[in-house]
Amino acid sequence: MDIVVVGAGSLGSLVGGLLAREHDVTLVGREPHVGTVAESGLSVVGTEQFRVHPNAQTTVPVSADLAVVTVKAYDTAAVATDLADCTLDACLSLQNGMGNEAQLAATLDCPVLAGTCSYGANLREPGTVAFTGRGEIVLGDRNGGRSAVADDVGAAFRAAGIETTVATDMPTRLWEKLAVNAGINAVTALARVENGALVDSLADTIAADAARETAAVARKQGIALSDERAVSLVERVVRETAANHSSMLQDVSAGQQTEIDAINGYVVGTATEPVPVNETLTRLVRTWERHREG
Ligand code: KPL
Repeated sequence: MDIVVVGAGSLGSLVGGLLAREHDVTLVGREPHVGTVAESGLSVVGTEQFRVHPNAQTTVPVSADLAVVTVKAYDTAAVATDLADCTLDACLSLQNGMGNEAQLAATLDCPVLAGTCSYGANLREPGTVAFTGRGEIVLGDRNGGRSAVADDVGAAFRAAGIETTVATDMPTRLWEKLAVNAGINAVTALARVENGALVDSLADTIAADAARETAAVARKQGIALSDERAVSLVERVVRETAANHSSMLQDVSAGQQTEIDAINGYVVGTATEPVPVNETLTRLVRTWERHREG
């Protein structure tokens, strides 16, 4: 399969590197990373070590069978515009936050699949990505239900040795992931702690409250997500990723824009009842972002 991975950051580089063992892959990202990959290949180190030689460039190609989008949520609209000029059979979003698939589908003329990914990755230096933990990719129709396109994409990922499940309940899974990110990301970024710092008495924490509010908003949208399940998912991820810095903590540490609008901000924007914890977290992170800008 001819696959373009748009967003050659940590996750995009790892997924692109894994896919390149079996498929023709083009990584689209920023310099100096893509230049180094184009010249010397991509080194994957850590959990598995190998080197692959995907195409690597700063612009999207004119066509591909599949586009895998791994950019930050705030770049989705720009990527959708870029991909509109690329002839595609399918597109898969592997991004944090809600609303990415809808933005891509509004612009692209191909089926857009939703996905979640729990593989761990860290871009070490240009041309080198650390594979920090084997996880799973779950993908499927963004509105739920069976999808032949999702089956084909799932088969292509599995052929590359990627642990992949094709699911028929992606809307529920996206809300579950949103509850986890709403609970962990802003709290760890503001407190500047690793995920594991939230593990003690989790049920009484701001993280749990943010996840419960997210579950309540999900239920209003017709998604069966109980408060208990939302909190237990946060607890599980906090334990499994105890040593990790959340993506929002990494953004804040690097002085970069965060995905707050697509995570806690999305909960606030979708809620029809008060969601004070998500609102406070959103306002605090936006305050930090404004300060950073200026
Ligand atoms: O997805 C994540 C993120 O950091 O964005 C979690 C699951 C919280 C792991 O760090």
